[in-house]
Amino acid sequence: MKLSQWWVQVAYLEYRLPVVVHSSPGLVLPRMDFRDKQGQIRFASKLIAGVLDFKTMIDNETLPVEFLGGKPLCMNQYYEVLSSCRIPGVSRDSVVNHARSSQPPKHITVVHNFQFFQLDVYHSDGTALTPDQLCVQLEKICRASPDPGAEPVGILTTQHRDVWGKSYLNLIRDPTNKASVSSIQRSIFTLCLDGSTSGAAGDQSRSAAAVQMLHGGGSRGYSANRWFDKTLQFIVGEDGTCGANYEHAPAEGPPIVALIDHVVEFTRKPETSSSPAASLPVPHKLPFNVSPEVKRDIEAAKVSMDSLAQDLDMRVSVFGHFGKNVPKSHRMSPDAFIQVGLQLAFYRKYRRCCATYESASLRMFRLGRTDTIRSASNASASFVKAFDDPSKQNLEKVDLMEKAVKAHRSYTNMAVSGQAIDRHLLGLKLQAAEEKLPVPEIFRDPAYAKALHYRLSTSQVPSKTDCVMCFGPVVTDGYGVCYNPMDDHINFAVSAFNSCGETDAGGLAAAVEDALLDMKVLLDRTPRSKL
Ligand code: COA
Ligand code: HC5
Repeated sequence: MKLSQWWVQVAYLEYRLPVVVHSSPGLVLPRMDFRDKQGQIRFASKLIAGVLDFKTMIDNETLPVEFLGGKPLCMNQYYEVLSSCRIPGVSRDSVVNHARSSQPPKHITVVHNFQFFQLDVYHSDGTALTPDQLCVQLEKICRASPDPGAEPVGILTTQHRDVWGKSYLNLIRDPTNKASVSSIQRSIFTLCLDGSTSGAAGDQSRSAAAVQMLHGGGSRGYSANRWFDKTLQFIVGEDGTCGANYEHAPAEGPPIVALIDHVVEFTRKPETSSSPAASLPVPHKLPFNVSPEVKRDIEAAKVSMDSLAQDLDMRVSVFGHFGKNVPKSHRMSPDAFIQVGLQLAFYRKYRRCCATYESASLRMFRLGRTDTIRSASNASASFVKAFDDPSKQNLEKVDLMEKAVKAHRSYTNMAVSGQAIDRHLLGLKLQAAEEKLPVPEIFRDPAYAKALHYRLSTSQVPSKTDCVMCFGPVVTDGYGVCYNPMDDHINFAVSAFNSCGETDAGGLAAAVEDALLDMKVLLDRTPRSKL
């Protein structure tokens, strides 16, 4: 088997914790300027049209090839994000992609008040519905589901995968349910129309929005207004909150973000002309027959989703003092500078370093996914230990900072060109298993387990739109840190679990801000010509 296939199996399809929080990332867009149902529907219509516009480029293969460090990147992931869905299994999941089938899907799924609808988004002549026409259709959907009366079957997708794998079989034993589920799985993407959430402001409102995108806020919130197996779900609230959640198995963040950047740009374009009214069929509501067993599974899913929601500690912070500009002006890689800042923040809080994961793209290789940049290095340890040491001179600290930043950038260069250690070791481990050899000693060494216990799990996901991406920690006593460095500010989302007494998302977010600021102050105070 190829490494990319192995990776998808091990990291996603055989990973059995709920996709919610543990695997599927959330993405928060800037708050839009509508505040009511009509505005929500108007915006959602444009959003659908924007996705269909991007889909044309995918279908026609006219997407411009992307580059990293002057090298072209594999574009395959773009073909995996639309018209695809994860299917739960009892011990392993799978992914279906209908985009390249002989009859590619022509509909999307809309969820409103926990009820699912099939909305055809193309006319019979193959042209896409216009925003005006989509608006009319979404109004019909909202009128057909005025209150949250139905059984919230969507909550089932938030379960532990083995549990959902079993209840899925239960659910689709009924042919009506099977047809409804199949419509969702085949659809191009899902649009979740949520109500309003709390009226908080600033970073607090961004943290609340991140929660809404990551897990929906629990069974009394919007967690059931989703189908978490769907690769791409857009979420639009009545109060202008807007974003997405995506199931990670088929693709990494960057293709999803490129699609979303395009959609945002599309929604900002002024509308040119109003389209002629066409008589359009009423969108089909997807019926579900809820047997006592399915009802029992829904109740169990509510309980486990609510405890997961309770456990997640999420803090969005916008670091406003500087962005990529400052490290660049000091001739340092911004990403490496931020990673060294994270190391400093963690060390200050815990007086120790920890195994740290940063995603590196392997898309320079065909079908490449990711490898691990190990941000904690000897160089970063020397720097963080020296930084608050009053016996050290500033010149020495700056020298150690430069070395740490360079070491990080150098490991990054190795990782993106296929020279890092983690996927290589994984390949060897799986190869040994495939050849039925005993587990090689290195993988049984406690140091190996320790090196894979990432108390810091991090990822840089840049975007054109000023948005915040987020994901959960990967270990019970760890942090998830996603950041989007813009030119003159940096968006961070830090997550942790409340059940761990030692972690605190707000505390780490504040420590990261302090660390970055202190590093800049040190650089400003220490003229580099003296080095
Ligand atoms: N002096 C001045 N400028 C520098 C510099 C230096 N020493 N080093 C880098 N820069 C500039 C770069 O030219 C670049 O310029 P741009 O803003 O004009 O593009 C910018 O700073 C950013 O570079 P850097 O911060 O070093 O990071 P990067 O863009 O190379 O990204 C990774 C590093 C690891 C994030 C990237 O290689 C990667 O793999 N990204 C994908 C991660 C991913 O897939 N995440 C999601 C997983 S689902
Ligand atoms: C919308 C942005 C999502 C970023 C998701 C991400 O970085 O996923 C990482 C994938 C990988 O293979 O490195 C995994 N991680 C969340 C655990 C860092």
